Formats: sequence, C-alpha cells, structure tokens
Amino acid sequence: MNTMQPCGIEDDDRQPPMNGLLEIAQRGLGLKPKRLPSWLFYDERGSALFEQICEQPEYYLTRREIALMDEHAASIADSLGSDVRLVEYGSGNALKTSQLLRQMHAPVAYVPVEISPEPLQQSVERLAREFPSLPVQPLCADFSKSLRLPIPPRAPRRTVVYFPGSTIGNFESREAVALLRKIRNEMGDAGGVLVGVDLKKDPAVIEAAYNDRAGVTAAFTLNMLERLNREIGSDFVLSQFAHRAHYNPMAGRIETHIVSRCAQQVKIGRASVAFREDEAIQVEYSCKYSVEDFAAMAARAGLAVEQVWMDAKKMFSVQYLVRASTVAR
Ligand code: AVI
Repeated sequence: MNTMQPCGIEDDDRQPPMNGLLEIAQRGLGLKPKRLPSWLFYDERGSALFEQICEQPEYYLTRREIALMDEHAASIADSLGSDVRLVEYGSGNALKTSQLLRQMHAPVAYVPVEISPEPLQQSVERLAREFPSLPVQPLCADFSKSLRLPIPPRAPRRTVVYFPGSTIGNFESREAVALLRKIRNEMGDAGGVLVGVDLKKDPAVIEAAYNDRAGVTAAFTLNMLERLNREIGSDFVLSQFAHRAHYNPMAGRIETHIVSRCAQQVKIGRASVAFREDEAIQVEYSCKYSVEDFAAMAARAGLAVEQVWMDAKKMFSVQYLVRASTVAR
C-alpha cells in the first residue's frame, strides 16, 4: 500500500530496504574484476559534488543541455502537445524542468520520481513556487523499478517520461534497453519518452569532462569509499586510491575506476579484501551515442525516435521517442 508522507510525497513501498550496503560492497569487491554500483556516489556529499561537477568548465553536458533547452523548449513542448502528464525520472536540474514546463500547453501534472526524499522535497518546493497552479505529485521511489504513478487530477492526453541529463548513459546498453522497455509500458499507447542523450565527439573533449582540472570529479569518485567507511565501517585509506576515467572508443563510453595505488588489504565487515598495486574497481560507465546508435537501441525496446533536437555545437541531444508502431509514416 502506498503511504502519504507529511510533505505530500508518495512513498513507493516496493523500494528495496536500504540496509544491504555491506552485502553489496562484499559482493562487488569479491567479483573479478572488482565492481561497485554507481548509485553509491550519491550520498549528501556526493550529490553536492555532482552539482559542482556540472559547473566545471570541462563538464560540457549540463551547459549544452541547458543551451539546447533555451533554444528548443518551445518546439519540444509543441511536439508533446497539450494536456500532458510529465513524469520526471530523478528529481533533476530544476532549471531544465522549468525551461520545459514554462513552454508546455496546459500540463495535467508534474510527477518527479526520486529515491532520496530531500532533493525530491526541494524540487517540489521550487517548482510549486514557480508554477503555483501546476499539480505536482512527487513519488519517492527508485525509477529503475516498476512504478505505481499517482492518480492524475484529470485525464491526460498522454504521459511523457522526461529523463534528462544523460543519466541513460550510466546504464549499460542491455540495462538501458530494459529501462526503456519499462518506460514504454508505463507511458501507455499514446505516451512518449523525452530523453537527454550525450553525443559521441572528440574523445579528448569527453575525457576532459571526466577529469576536470580542479579535481572535483576525482573527489566525487573517491567519496564512494568515504561513504562506505562511514556507513559500513570499512577502512579504505583514501590517499591510497586514485580516480581514473578513460574513454573506451570501441565501447563508446567513459569507464571510471577507483585504482589502488599500492598492494593493500581493506577491511569490509569481517572480511579483508586484498588489492594489488594498480588493481581497479569499476564504478561507472558514461555511454555516448551517435544518433544512429541511440535509434538502434530504442528500437530494441520497441520505441522509435520521432524527433531529435541538438544544441548549436551538436554536442548534446534531447530525443523524443514513441512506441514503434505509433510513428506517423
Ligand atoms: C549523472 N551522470 C549523467 C553523470 C555522467 O556524466 O555520467 C555522472 C558523472 N560522473 C562523473 N561525472 C559526472
């Protein structure tokens, strides 16, 4: 049963319990090669560091997507049509959401879906101030799991899932297809997906975005170990690990690792995990697509790309996908 929290946020009771961190760390560090999930980045400090990453001169993604929305939000809103229920995955950058909502025609409701209550509450308050007559129906849930969306205040003509920020790029292609397929079910026959997709470009530009000179991305990456030390009592010595982000041109993705600077042992619960010098923990993929690559991936999920918008430098795209059989021919 869904429970309403005092702040009006609906809680999806099917979220996994958040107490399995030790088990997750033990399992991931027992793999060969070692691997930890990228959602572990986003504790309070990690989320604040991510905000700072978005402001680094090398991290072009956020700036290019905002520039794209500046230029194209009105045309995007026209393509979505009137009486849309907008469901946003991740509480998102308020700026991009506002850019879109300002242009939308009589939206039925805005449904931000976010697993962490605080950022969700903040985005609700911000948007309620800016759009006082827009019904906002927050849902505290993991968007990668199947969702029970709140009942809308009136019948929408369509449900559009908004998934900005290139977060789709953090899913490996098989997982991204599964997620798109899940969205396809949630949005219904008339629905659509509006997704931010980072485009392939000069590898040096991409690599610089994940290796900013101020070291903010490195701090963001290593914060994962600090989080584990705090929450499960592991004893990672941060100065003995390094951030490494490398573009793999064959796979078309940034591969981020935490690399051990020396041979060492780390206590994880009752176990001791051995690291060789230069041994890496794989912590994140950030996939980059050509327009053709992304269309092929969408097709595997039963979706067709109806429209693609790009920023003036053609670095970033926002794409509108509909059910494959519903594309106008
Ligand atoms: C959230 N996500 C789209 C970011 C990205 O670009 O993959 C996360 C990030 N990791 C390092 N820098 C930014």
